[in-house]
Amino acid sequence: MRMVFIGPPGAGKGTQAERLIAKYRLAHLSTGDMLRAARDAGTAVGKKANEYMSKGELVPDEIIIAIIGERLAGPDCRGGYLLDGFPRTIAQAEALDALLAHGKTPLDVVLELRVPEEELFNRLAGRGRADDKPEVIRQRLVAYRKQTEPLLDYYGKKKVLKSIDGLGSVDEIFGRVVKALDALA
Ligand code: B4P
Repeated sequence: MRMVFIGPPGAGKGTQAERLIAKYRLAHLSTGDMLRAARDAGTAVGKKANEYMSKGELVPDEIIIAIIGERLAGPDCRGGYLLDGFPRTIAQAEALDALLAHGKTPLDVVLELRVPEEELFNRLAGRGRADDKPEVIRQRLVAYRKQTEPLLDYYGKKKVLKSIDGLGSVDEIFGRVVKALDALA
């Protein structure tokens, strides 16, 4: 299965992804994790990415697309993968479509996790990562609304979008996701 997770910052994409990859035996491709690893390793890409992440802005498309293009070609992705936090812009989605069209391997499903903004603030404040300060969270939400939300329409038109209520316990939400995926089979 080839799937994408979309949702605002703190919606629980990473949390649900951990369970999904175990159940469906998927490779987990989290662009956020990849960028933090590059930053912590002090690579040129990581330093550049951190200039944007620390302000709550999206990292430029060309950096992300290059990282993902390389990663999707890995042998572990042949059995299916979960893209967690990518694509986040229309340009990223178009680049992904081009990559997948080349290999005749279209996406099976795009899952949207829907969570109200006040709940996102509570969750992110509780997590306390470097980019979880209130002013940075606000900027990340602005970036989500402006740059990522248009993808819902993009994938809705392609008939691959499934929206999931992201409020409730981690188990309840996982149950909803599994139900939506089982309905595809
Ligand atoms: P990401 O790493 O993708 O992170 P996120 O959107 O903040 O979090 P996620 O939705 O995964 O939430 P989580 O499960 O952790 O992005 C970080 C930054 O990287 C971006 O701002 C951007 O700068 C950059 N970036 C990444 N991808 C990019 C791209 N494609 N293009 C450009 N830039 C990119 O959950 C959050 C918290 O909620 C946790 O504490 C968790 O324990 C808690 N939680 C989860 N589920 C819960 C539940 N059901 N109830 C209560 N709490 C819950």
